[in-house]
Amino acid sequence: MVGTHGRVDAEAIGTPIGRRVVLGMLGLGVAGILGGARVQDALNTVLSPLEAADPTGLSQLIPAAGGFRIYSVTGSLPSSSPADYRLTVGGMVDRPLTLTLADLKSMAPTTLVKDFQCVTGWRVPMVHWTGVKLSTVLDEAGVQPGGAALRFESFDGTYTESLTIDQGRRPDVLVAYEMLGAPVTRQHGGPVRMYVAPMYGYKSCKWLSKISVVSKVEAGYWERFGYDIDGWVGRSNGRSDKATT
Ligand SMILES: Nc1nc2c(c(=O)[nH]1)N[C@H]1C(S)=C(S)[C@@H](COP(=O)(O)O)O[C@H]1N2
Ligand SMILES: [Mo]
Repeated sequence: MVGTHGRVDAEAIGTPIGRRVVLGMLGLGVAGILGGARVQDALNTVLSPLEAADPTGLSQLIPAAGGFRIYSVTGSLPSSSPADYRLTVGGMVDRPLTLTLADLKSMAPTTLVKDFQCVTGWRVPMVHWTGVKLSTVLDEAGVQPGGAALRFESFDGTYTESLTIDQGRRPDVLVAYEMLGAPVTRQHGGPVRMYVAPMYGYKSCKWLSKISVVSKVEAGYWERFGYDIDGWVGRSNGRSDKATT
């Protein structure tokens, strides 16, 4: 565990308070996983201009394969074993669901090979993803009239995301249990995460625990800091306020 204190966010980094938050996180948590000798390196990494332009996570503090960076706004990596994992589907549905990982795997699988693009600029080309189409899960639950949007929750206790129902029914939106040809790792949001292929990475909620059908879109975690709710790659610069940072 990195620790449960502190949070790295766009508002905090680059301000004196933000640096204190980051320093606090390093002192209390990252020192624990990296060991003292590397704390200064981690510190330099966090306070570099590159890091300031990439505020959404734990970049380079946790090693990641294949060009990915590991992001967690809580500063920790929550854990759920495959056996204990549950995905609940509720809100405006005819049949509320509690799905195990085995339940998800018993539903028709879809594999996509597509890029993963973070709004801060990094991109991993041609990633293999396997899971269940979100539309399949929605059909299983039965969306009630007036159910116009979706709210996603993470078992990190903090992160949320949103889509319209129409966006959520696209065939390239997956409830994913495999990534990079293997079960989704804890670092990448396993056992189950969202993969919203046409949108920036922040739309793909990691450590997925709950999907609710709701009447209208509610801004997700990063959207409350100014990122676009409709985060289409290439059609959005990611920032609804047109900030240049
Ligand atoms: N629960 C949760 N989901 C999240 C995030 C997060 O911090 N917490 N970060 C988002 C962002 S900004 C990106 S780019 C991707 C990063 O996925 P990765 O950590 O597997 O590289 O996860 C998205 N989903
Ligand atoms: Mo991101």
